[in-house]
Amino acid sequence: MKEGFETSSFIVTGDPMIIAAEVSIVLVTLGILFVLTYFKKWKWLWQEWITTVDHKRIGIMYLIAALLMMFRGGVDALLMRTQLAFPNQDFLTSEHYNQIFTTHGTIMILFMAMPFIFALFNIVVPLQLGARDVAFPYLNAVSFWLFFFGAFLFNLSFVIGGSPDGGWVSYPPLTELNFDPGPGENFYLLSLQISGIGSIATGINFIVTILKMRAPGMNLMKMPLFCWSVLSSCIVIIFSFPALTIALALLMLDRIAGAHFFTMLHGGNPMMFINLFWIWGHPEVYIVVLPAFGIYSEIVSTFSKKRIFGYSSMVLSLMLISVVSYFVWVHHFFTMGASAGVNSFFAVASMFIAIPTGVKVFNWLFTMFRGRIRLNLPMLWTIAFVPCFVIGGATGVMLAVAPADYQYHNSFFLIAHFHQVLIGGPVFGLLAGMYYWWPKMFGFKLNETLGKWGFWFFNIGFYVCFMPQYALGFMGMTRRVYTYPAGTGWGTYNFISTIGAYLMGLGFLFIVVQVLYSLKHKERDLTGDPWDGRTLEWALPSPAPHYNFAHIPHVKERDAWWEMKQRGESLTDLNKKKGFEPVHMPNNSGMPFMMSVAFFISGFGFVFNWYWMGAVGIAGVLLFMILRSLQRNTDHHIPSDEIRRTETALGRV
Ligand code: HEM
Ligand SMILES: [Cu+2]
Repeated sequence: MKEGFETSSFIVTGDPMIIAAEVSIVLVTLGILFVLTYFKKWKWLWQEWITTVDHKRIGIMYLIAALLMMFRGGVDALLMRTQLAFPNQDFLTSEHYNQIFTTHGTIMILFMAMPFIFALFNIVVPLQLGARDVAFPYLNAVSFWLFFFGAFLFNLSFVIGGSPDGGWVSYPPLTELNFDPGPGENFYLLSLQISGIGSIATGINFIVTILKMRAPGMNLMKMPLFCWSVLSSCIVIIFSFPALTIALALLMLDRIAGAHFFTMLHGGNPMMFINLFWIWGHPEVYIVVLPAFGIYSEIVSTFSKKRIFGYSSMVLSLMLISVVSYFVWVHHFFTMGASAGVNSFFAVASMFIAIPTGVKVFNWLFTMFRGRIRLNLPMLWTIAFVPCFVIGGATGVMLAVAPADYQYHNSFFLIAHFHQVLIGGPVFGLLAGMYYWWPKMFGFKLNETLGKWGFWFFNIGFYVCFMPQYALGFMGMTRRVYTYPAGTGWGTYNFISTIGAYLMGLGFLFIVVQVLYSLKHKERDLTGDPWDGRTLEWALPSPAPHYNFAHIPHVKERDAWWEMKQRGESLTDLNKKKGFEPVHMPNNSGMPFMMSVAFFISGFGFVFNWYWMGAVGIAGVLLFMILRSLQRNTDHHIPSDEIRRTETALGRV
């Protein structure tokens, strides 16, 4: 890379699979461009989506991106499992396998789980709070487009320049220039950096939204638990992401500017990176799991028709988990030679997290106890989460025993454990949340039968895939190996595991089919409250109008909408009683998109050490910042008769 890159490797070629993928990417892109042009949708796309600052639309864009990335990460997973199905396979080369576990891990955590939680933050939080938007709608759009172009840059490495292959943790010295030339690692560093800025901004945005934009009367202890979980997750974001930012920036300086922060020969220390990485990396798993806890809380109480058991202990445990998650990061390198005292401290801290988590699980079970339970899709995924997370938690406590970790470390036992908590927690939770809030987002319900097929394939596949891996761990199979010799006895377990992975893939396909089928045969939700919900978002029509609430309701108790329904009240009463007033809303803007394009250009330039291009990109970013700060008309009022017309059309007067 120092010598500049070679043109022959600019477009990745060679492997027939990659060429096929490239051809299909080009075809799909051309197809999309053709459809947009043929149906004259460019203007619509620009005005309604790309420039939008509406939290609901931004949420939907995050959701689409997350599902696409779940697909890509899933294909990566299936390729790896196919390679591991039999001993001595040569379906993938070692080099290709390294790239795939790197992109799989990075994409699943940063470009699937993160946008998925942000999707639900955006779609749900303002509605649950009784607000008209987030605190900083413009910044919200900036966050989305930074995430989008970060993910785009990362995925581009697949066809241009080459994918990163240093693992999703990207440890030096492996990822230093000497050992890892080529642009792959640069793609990793820059794309995470760009989307990371967006994540920090989202964290700030939602903390302020939750603290400042609640409807009158909704004090913190009356706030829905999902909002609490978002608050705790965002607090973790704003304290942990800066550590990642620093780690990535320093490694970048090592690579492109010849610095030696992490190169031991020149007085640097790779352990510095590893600490910084996990100071972010461990809390990161709580960033994605805490919102899932909030989702489960909402769903359990709605589908049991009871208020949540132990509300205050739920709040306390969320907050406790978010604080303690900072004091455990060293469990990721128990074997790297810290003293027994240090290891003991972090072992005990890691095990401690099981306590508040256990409290939550018992509260969910007590909420279900003697409830009138309905087994719709959101509730099914919630119930499936319980055993999955309990087993994952138990194996986590096993890993937290520092001396025992010398045995499990970097074995397939670990792979089984973290997939169990990451799939049982965030993935089940996000799917449950998607099903739960889908009617609110789009105004129609998803077909339950197809969804149940998806559910069963995914769940059964899950256990078939990951249970054998615990055994493989005990039998000595380590992670990140692309193949293994026959005679190890690992073949059978690996084969079973691969079958499980394919069953999960089928489950995902069912979900895709379910969405497509339901788009065609729309089961309209005309009530706005299809599940007999308890929180304010269900008081609105589905989908909610642009301004959400014509009148901001006064909240008197928890489960505000449920209590209103008990008293026979609705938002229509407010419309009747108060008439309509103009509503103050932010203007759409193309600048978040343009600015993120500039970030992308700069990132792409630095990936290839084209400093001129990096500089042009940064100049663009600054230019758009200045332009924005000079802008005066950033908001408008929706006139009262337009509100009246909209509310009338929705049958709310
Ligand atoms: C369909 C389900 C999935 C399957 C079959 C699967 C399979 C795999 C496999 C085979 C590996 C590589 C093991 C190795 O050789 O070391 C892996 C690694 C990994 N997976 Fe998954 N995975 C799935 C879902 C997920 C999800 C949902 C997440 C996160 C939210 C995730 C996060 C990771 C991470 C972080 C790694 C480590 C990558 C690294 O070693 O750098 N996976 N997965
Ligand atoms: Cu950890």
